[in-house]
Amino acid sequence: MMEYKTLGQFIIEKQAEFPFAKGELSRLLRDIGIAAKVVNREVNKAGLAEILGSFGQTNVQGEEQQKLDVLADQEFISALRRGGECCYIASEEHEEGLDFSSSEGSSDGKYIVCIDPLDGSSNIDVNISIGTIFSIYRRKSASGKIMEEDILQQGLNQVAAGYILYGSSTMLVYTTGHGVNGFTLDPSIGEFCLSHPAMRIPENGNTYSINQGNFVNFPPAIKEYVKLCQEENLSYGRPYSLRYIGSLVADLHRTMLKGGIFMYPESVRHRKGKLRLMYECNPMAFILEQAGGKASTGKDRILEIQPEELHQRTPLVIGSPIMVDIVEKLYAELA
Ligand code: AHM
Ligand code: MG
Repeated sequence: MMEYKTLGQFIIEKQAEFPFAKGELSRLLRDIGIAAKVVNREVNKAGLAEILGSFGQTNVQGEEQQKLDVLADQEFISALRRGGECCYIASEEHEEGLDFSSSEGSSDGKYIVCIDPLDGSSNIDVNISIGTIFSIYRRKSASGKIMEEDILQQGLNQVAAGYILYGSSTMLVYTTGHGVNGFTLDPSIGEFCLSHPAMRIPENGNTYSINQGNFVNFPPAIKEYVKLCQEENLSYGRPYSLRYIGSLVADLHRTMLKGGIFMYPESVRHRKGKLRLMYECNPMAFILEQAGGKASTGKDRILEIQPEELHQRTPLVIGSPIMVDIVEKLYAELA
């Protein structure tokens, strides 16, 4: 008989390795895992929206249909709120963060969660993979009202980060800074089961991933690198393959498993890049680094950026370390 290790069992096992910890982070991760299953159920039903009643209309049960990204946002927020371990949630869906800290501060949670509840949501209607990305920090101040420095922390301070990929199967991948582990949802038992222990990204790869339609607007270093990827050099396995889904979680999951590089650089259209530091780049940088990869703006390490605002954007060059090093070298020479 097949031996399963569920996400819940794995979290408890890891918790036992820290006898003095109180289990709050473990509970927070468990809450995210539960919300992920609910969102997964709704994502799987997305194609039925037409049959059950289109968005904004009333379905057969008399309930109003909601857009999936709104629903995912509500689901994660209510699971985190119920769990009581977090004092602040910053969601890509909300202009302002949700502050649950109280001035008395006695029973406040200690954690701050940044979440992109449903990333790549333009892919929902065309049945292409989408994802959830989360990032967890410990508040710096001991108690009381949350302060700006509790929220705007460098990515280096993350205590955990992860993503859920709603793909051909649904996976939850996370790190607490001790390597990266991946769990696949087994729909027959409704549990995430450990399927990818101790994930490592290959040092080098032969795939590049970028929205090449923006080529004319790319900075010189990225133009050069893209040309290099396309150049024939059989001893280096070039030309490389281009793979671009347009869903960050799916593009980076592939990159981590197979090796390669993903880039969303600054451009004339997106002067600071498109992707968000707190919801997308920091958590993905933490995960990829924990798997042996690198994450950079082209010039600086993503995890060392001091955030100035919640919804800040940054260029992102991430993936196999040998490939990221080459892009950084081109930036140093050309940009
Ligand atoms: P979103 O947060 O509005 O969903 O946008 C983020 C997505 C990422 O998943 C993906 O990497 C990127 O946007 C794709 O952008 P583009 O369509 O410009 O290539
Ligand atoms: Mg997003």
